[in-house]
Amino acid sequence: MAIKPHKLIQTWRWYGPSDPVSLQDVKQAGATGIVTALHHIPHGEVWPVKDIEERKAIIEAAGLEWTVVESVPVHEAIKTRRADAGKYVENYRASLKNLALCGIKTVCYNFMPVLDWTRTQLDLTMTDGSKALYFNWTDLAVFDLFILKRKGAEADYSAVILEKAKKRYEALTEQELEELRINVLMGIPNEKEIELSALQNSIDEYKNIGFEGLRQNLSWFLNEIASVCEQEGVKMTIHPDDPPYPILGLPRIASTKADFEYILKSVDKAFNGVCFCTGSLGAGQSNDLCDIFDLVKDRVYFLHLRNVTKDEEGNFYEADHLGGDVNMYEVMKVVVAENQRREIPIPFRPDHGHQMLDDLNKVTNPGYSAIGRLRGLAELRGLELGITGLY
Ligand code: CS2
Ligand code: MN
Repeated sequence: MAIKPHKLIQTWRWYGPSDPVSLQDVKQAGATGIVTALHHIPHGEVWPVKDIEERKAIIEAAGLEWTVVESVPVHEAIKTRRADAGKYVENYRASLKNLALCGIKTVCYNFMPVLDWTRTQLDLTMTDGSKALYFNWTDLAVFDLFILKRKGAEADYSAVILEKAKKRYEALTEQELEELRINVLMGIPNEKEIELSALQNSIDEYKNIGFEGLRQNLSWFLNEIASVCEQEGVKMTIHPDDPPYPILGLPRIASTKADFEYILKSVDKAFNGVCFCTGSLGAGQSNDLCDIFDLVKDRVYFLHLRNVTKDEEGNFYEADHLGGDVNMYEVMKVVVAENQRREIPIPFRPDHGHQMLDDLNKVTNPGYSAIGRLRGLAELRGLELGITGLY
């Protein structure tokens, strides 16, 4: 079948009616698709059709389309395959069915134990005065050794980092330590107030599971939801680990090319797809993004495009979309080539952006202020147009 050349779908993450960035703002940024989730439904509970319809109606009334769900969170009971995991899988299947009933069929999720994304600083000042999210190993070690006080943590850091962490800890004020605690825990979904003892317990729970066990739990989960996805035409897209390496003693299974090879093969069905996040994968020292894309491209149903700048220690900050270590031009070329083969275009969103201009004076969801993402989207849209010539 001859497929008409088409553009990627330009989407925007929206946190729902309470998001300080409005749907009208999204329209002015030029996106046509919305990526959202029912954040008010507690993790593990079924998403009711009524709530999905309600959210969809709000989006459509603004002249936009709900393109992707990010995320339907996978409950910890599933990731650890606890005795009650079956109940949570049943609820997950019910949520997928309800979403499909409402016509929303692309779902993003991640399989990171306990934590979602992790950063040590949310306001690193760039040379132009804008602010970026930052991950620093020394600060993570300070959190791990002196705030969380995790048993055996020393073994996970180099002598250089341990030395630096000790010095930094001694120089930090109480208030700075508290800020570091809040920053590191910021990514834990719906659990901003998690007790450190609960975090330690969760970390202990994963000790018995390990890398292999977590992989098997993911395969089990995917097999459990396979028939619903296939019947309903739901495409699942796993988001890479952010950052893509083990932290705080927790295993990571979606960080490298080998990980994705395993994930796709372990449940070798079209519904089992990938959210290709260039920022998350780009933070890996040995990840070659075009090479990974080539491996997974048939199963990429959603793209997160952002950039990172790393240093030799592996610390990184979120760079401008067309700056940083990810060669976005090369990535966009392979993405566009894949998109041209598709019957349905692939949605992408500018994943995160700097806090800049007027947004510097506003309270925003970290990484999700309006203007930085608007800039990112504009640059990415232009890059795509420059490559395809599809005016
Ligand atoms: C983001 C995530 O880290 C990233 O690359 O896409 O912060 C994302 O917002 C969360 O994982 C929730 O999906
Ligand atoms: Mn992402």
